[in-house]
Amino acid sequence: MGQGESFVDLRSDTVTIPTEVMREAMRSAVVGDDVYGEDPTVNRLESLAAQRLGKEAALYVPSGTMGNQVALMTHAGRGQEVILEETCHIYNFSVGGPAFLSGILTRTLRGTYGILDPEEVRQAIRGESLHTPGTALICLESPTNRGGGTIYPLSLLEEIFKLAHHAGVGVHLDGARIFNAAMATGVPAAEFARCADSIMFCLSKSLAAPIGSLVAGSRELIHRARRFRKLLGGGMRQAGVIAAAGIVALETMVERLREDHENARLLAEGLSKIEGIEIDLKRVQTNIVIFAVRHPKVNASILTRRLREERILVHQISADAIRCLTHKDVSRDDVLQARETIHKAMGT
Ligand code: TLP
Repeated sequence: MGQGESFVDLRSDTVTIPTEVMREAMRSAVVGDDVYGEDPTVNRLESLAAQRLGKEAALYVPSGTMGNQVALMTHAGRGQEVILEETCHIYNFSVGGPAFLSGILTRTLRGTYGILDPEEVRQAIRGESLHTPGTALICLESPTNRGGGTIYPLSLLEEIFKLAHHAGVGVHLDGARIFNAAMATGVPAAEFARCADSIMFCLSKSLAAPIGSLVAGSRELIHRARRFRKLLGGGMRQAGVIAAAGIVALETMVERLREDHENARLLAEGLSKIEGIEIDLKRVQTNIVIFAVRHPKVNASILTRRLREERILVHQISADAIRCLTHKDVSRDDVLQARETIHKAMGT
């Protein structure tokens, strides 16, 4: 469903196409060998990201998946335990990376729409002994993905950060869409990042850059992360060519997230009125809309297929649930059209 094809693509915000300004910035980017630390454009992107997140340093990585793995490696080693929420991306969609790459033991807790309860986190933390693995890290995801775009309230993040540190345990925030959280709440991204030792965010999702994510943290943590990035094959040489688009993303694509959130609301409110669709509107806080299809004659796969025939793409995430994301390449009219088409497709 590449460029030029007339689909309303709601499967993910990863499908966004780079803007003309990004392409121009990529064409004229000044580059060097980033493994030598000599790519001025990558260096500029890393400083800009660190500054936006209120951290000492940041590291440019090819993907959110690599960013999270690199961060995990800086916090935990073989046989150590990491606590995560059971629907999170790191646990479910990183191809088992923590076990495969780092020998990390993952322990999942059930949250509410992806959000962990601090008291349960506190109880799950355990010290190292002759018999037990020690907890090295708590991983939080905000906004959540499968939680439906829900956001950790700042006070909850603060509480978890405090109790983790009290127990000598680190906190990593998978903030793939952290600027969506900032836009939705009015809380600066740096405030969220303050409640984590490391944070990963993606340029290639709602910010619409073609490639790339950043990990931010203390200078010392990022120094170690840089070695792990090299280990994983993420040293990218003249990466300024793509980092240039990332700079444009950070500088120009954050404000417009408001529009995506309005469109997600518009979609969700419309869906809530359709018979056979169940949606909790409280859950729709950013650009993600997850809903269940419960109808005697139409299930989630029938609906997904019917929509595709009408050139609307959605992501079926389970037997009865569908996920839609709004983004730069979906207009308000597209959303209204999608709403209308879903309404018709639910009629039997
Ligand atoms: N999310 C993708 C897919 O699930 C692969 C999507 O379409 O939403 N953390 C979070 C919270 C994510 O949602 C994702 C990707 C990642 C990490 C990984 O980022 P990438 O795809 O850049 O490796």
